[in-house]
Amino acid sequence: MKNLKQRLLNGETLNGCWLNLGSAVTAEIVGLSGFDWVLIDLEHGAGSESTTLSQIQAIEHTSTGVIVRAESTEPQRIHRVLDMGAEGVMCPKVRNAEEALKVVKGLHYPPFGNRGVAKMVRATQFGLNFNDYYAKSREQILGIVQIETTEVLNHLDEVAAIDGVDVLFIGPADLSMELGIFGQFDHPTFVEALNKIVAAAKKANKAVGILFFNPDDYQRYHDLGIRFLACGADATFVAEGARTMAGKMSKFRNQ
Ligand code: 3PY
Ligand code: MG
Repeated sequence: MKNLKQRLLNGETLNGCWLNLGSAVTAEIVGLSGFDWVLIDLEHGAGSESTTLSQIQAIEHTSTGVIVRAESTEPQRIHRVLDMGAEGVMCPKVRNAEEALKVVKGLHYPPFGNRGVAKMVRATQFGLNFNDYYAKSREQILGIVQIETTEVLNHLDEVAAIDGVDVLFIGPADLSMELGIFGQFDHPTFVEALNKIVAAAKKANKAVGILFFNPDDYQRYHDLGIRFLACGADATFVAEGARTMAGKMSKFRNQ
């Protein structure tokens, strides 16, 4: 564990990025690159729960914390990746307080939640560290719900108030699609939604996160009070590097 939850509670800004290639090798390279956290994406991307295991193993020796985005709010999907050693879980398309509570329950052991207890899992060092892991899990496991539907915009205060919802994470693609302004992140309707989300989180003393792909947007979001920032993905890093190199080589060939 890399204390992501405690660092957020202390008011730190944490920089991260997405991993959507399902590759342990790129996960390790990215983990060694200086991000505070990475997110292994099981909602989209090439990975599966089996590739997630080797990606977590690859990142663990770096200073980067690992979050997994589960494909849904189903408890079993949350339990599996926590058992592998994920430090936090993000769930997509959370629509209301009931769904947010379902996520939180999936994240924690009884009596607070419904996570099944298995000692012989990676998260507890296969039993060696079970007591310590169990004792600290509530204060260490980061719960992240995605704010990316129009419905949840009417339930922000209730969602933010739930104990165990630590981050309201804006999904700009889905949210702008639902708002009928896909990709228009400067549109007044999108900006109004951002302000509403940030205000609800602030009231409940929770953090806000967002994914973007142009680092020039960092300042704008940070100035709004967004502190859990993800810029780019392993797929975009590879694609950009490859396209730049191929472009340079063809320029030289054609000179
Ligand atoms: C989205 O943009 O919809 C996402 O889920 C990524 O954060
Ligand atoms: Mg989304």
